[in-house]
Amino acid sequence: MDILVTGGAGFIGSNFVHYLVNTTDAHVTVLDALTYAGNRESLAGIPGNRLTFVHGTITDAEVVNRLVEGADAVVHFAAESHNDNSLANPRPFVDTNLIGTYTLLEAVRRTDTRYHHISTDEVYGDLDLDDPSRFSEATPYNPSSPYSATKAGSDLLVRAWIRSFEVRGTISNCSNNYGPYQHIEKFIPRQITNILAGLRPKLYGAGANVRDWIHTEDHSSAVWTILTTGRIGETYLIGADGEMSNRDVLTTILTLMGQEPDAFDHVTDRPGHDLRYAIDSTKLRTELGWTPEYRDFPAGLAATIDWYRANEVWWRAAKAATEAFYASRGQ
Ligand code: NAD
Ligand code: TDX
Repeated sequence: MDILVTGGAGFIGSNFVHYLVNTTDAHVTVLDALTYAGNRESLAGIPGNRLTFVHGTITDAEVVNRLVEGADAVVHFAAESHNDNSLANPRPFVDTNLIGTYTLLEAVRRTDTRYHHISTDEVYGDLDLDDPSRFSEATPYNPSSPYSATKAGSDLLVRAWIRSFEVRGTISNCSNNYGPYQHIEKFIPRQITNILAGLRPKLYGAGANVRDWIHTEDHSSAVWTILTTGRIGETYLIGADGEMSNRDVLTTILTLMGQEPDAFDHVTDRPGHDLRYAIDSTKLRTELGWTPEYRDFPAGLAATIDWYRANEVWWRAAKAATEAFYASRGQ
């Protein structure tokens, strides 16, 4: 089986490629534009007979058509993925998340190739902090940011191509991932690498916002389960019951790293900041029998901290530019 993975040099995509190489016989072709978020080193160590790396963009129909023709299945991770960047400059989000997805859909339509679309719980908007409900497959779309709006648009393109053109597609919407190879612009690795670099962690606003954390390895196993056993045309929500406030995540990191739990700065809040995300993954668990393996969040965080400590060479070069961007926004 040859699987085309878009965005395979990014955080979740590279973890998925390692998962495929470690747990299946599949050959993987990665198509990645190596934007600021892509890192070829995230795929280091994978044997050459298991991986073909192609440097290119998903908006290039010629390269997309050629690679899709040679693939048995496509798993589409490539995206502009950071909310704060989408507030500063939305254009690349429209190009990659909408035009890129359209380009892939036209290719899998023409070749009748199995397609799995990676998306986010952010397409559903947010929940109030005191609302006990969680997102399900039936929750209406209500995105808040340019990032989540373009992800919502790409999901709707997939639904239309499934219904109108009988594309053999599935969609998954996952909650916040953590683990190795995550770009240091994101909340957890930013705080870990701030502490390692002697900088104070930065919490947006009061830090009461809640995210639903899942280890990226559990995201990979869920995607593989859907790709191999999911029902065509269906959407599955992926989550591991990992709700926690940003403030509690940060104080856990500080404690695990031997710092005082209040050794951080409150900074300017994100405009339009979603309050709470929470996933009900009953459908995936009951229909397809998937369960998460990483149930101890502090233990998963401790392992993630160890990874950033041991892999400074992977992240160090990006630190100054990342912090300069945030400083320009008062964050
Ligand atoms: P990331 O930013 O770490 O990686 C994105 C990758 O896509 C990079 O390697 C980048 O070079 C590549 N890319 C960007 N534009 C491209 C283009 N035009 N052509 C080819 N490659 C391109 O993102 P991530 O956090 O790994 O997210 C991966 C996917 O998972 C995205 O679709 C995102 O919406 C989704 N998702 C992420 C999370 C999360 O917590 N990070 C949660 C749910 C869903
Ligand atoms: O320095 C920070 N301080 C802070 O308090 C940063 C970078 C973030 N935050 C807050 C904002 C969010 O409430 O932490 C929370 C998590 O922030 P991000 O890591 O930027 O993630 P989020 O905006 O929740 O989106 C993530 O999950 C859903 C991914 O980046 C998306 O790609 C995914 O779709």
